[in-house]
Amino acid sequence: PFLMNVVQTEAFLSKAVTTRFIKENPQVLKFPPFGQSSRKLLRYCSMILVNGPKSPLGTKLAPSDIEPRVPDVPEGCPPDGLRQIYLDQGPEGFAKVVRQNKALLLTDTTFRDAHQSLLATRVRTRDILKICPFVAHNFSHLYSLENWGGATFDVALRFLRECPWERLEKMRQLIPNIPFQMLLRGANAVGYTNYPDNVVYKFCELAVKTGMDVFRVFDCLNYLPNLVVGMDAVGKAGGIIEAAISYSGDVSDPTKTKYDLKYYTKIAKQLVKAGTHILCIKDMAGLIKPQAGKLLVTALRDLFPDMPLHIHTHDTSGAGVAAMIACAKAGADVVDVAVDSMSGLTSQPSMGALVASLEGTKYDTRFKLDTIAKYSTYWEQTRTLYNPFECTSTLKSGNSDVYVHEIPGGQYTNLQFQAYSLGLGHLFDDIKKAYSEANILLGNIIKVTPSSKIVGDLAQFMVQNKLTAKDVEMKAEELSLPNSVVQYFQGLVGQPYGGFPEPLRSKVVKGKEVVKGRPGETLPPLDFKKLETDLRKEHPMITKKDVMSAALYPKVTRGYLSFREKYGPVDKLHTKIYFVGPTIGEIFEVKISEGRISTMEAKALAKDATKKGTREVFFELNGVPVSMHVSDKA
Ligand code: 3PY
Ligand code: ZN
Repeated sequence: PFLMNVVQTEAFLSKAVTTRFIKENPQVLKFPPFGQSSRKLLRYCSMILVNGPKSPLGTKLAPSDIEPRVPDVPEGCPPDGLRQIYLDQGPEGFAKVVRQNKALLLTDTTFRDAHQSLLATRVRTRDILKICPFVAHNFSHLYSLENWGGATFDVALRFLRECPWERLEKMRQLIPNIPFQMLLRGANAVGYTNYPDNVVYKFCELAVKTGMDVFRVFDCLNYLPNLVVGMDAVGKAGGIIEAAISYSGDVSDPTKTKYDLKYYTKIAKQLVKAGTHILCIKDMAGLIKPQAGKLLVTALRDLFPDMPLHIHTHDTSGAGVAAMIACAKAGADVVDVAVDSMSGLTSQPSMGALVASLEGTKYDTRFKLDTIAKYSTYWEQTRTLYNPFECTSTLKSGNSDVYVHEIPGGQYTNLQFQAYSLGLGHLFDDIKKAYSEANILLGNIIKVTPSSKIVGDLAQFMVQNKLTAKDVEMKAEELSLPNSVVQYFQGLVGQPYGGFPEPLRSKVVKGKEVVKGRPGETLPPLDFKKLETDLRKEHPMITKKDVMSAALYPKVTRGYLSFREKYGPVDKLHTKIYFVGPTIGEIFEVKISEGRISTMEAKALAKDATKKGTREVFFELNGVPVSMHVSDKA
């Protein structure tokens, strides 16, 4: 265990071992006595057995019992991929090779956006890692694998009780050849609000060190100063900058004049000037129709013949594959897809459908349908473990009303779930209509995290309080509007294109302070040393990565650390057991670490609570009877 602890330290991994190693890394001398982790996991299982699943969804539709089958992987190292080009030739060399590539390149979003958009971002590290070797061997010529960032960081800590950095590190060990891609929310990093600049810079530095390569950087209002902070942080860290323009409106509709071709080409010029290596159109709601894709990509290709163009979309309407083919034909170098069984609806278009459609053409992606089928089967089975997280979605087919409401794919199911939680599930259609009205009230803005949440909050508020857009305009001064809406009008998110709508802004702000420029510019730098010292007092075993997590999510990270101290490495549990606990009589194995497998059986649950309000749960741990008392919250 001592050696295992040593090799897992950051200093060891970064080869920065000095004579003060032990003093600086006291955690290497601390190893849990054999069985302690297993007992903590039993405590976790007891808690669920006594008090039920943590998520209210767990009771509606249970995860399946399936143990997804991992397809065979050949022996030996996986083939080289574009990551080797990046490591040898740097971001510029990488961009050149991407641009010179004749066929269409693909980004696979299965590990990030697909499950963020279909399964409330709940896919766990365990289920991702199992399929990594197969991906490394069979998908080596992907442009990238989008596998981190966006909402995954927050959800890992808050709901899955896993370390997002550990996920990245382990994926990297298993996939050395394919560039990894993450979604960076510009000055908001992987959070929902502007951070001090030093947080964004340190975050990117650590992400590159941990194995990240391509950073898709966007801002929720396409506000250039926010975008530039993210781009610069990636550049300084040595990562590949993929600056993204978030897409709204419809460039193929002459009546939609706010976000027209001129708007997009102007921002594109600014991003190219700011030093992006790759240029991305981020169509987060799936609004790009084939004709619009053709117009937009043609215009960008003409302007920037040497700049690699990458297009991201969602398949909400069902036109995603057609749109991506149109973009490819107009000169896009890379498009985003998700593996078939994790594609469609609010996720990305289907990898298999796109690959098949381009076979034998000059855009042929060289992926094989039978390989995709094996990959897809793994995810088809794995998806059933996450049944609880798609049971409130009524979207069972493509729906072209997205062209009207413009709700991002990653927000749609969340908004619907929120509506259910507030007892407004049956009014979801009204919420979608209110979403369009709220967007206009706020100034017809770009809608993507976190601006999309602001629009969603206002829409829900309108439906809950039975308010029309006119009512909001008239009564804004008296209404207690959602905090996010007030902050938006205060300029705390950034400056929207075309400015804030008046007189609504003045009515909402009511004399409160407003920010005129970049919100992060005036934030004092975060004192990382102090944060680490404070955190270490409560949690002596923390790493630099925990400190970075706490810089972004202080409360959530503390919650995660306390949880792990009490309940152990819950990421090692089977997904069904993690979400809903074992059934009585179920025997299950848990691989605590290399070579340490515990066999557990849930034997019985006491019917009644003790006088102290606890209930006893009986297990067998490696053949030895163990019982746990947990408080019954019922
Ligand atoms: C995110 O910010 O997480 C998104 O997926 C935006 O599209
Ligand atoms: Zn997306």
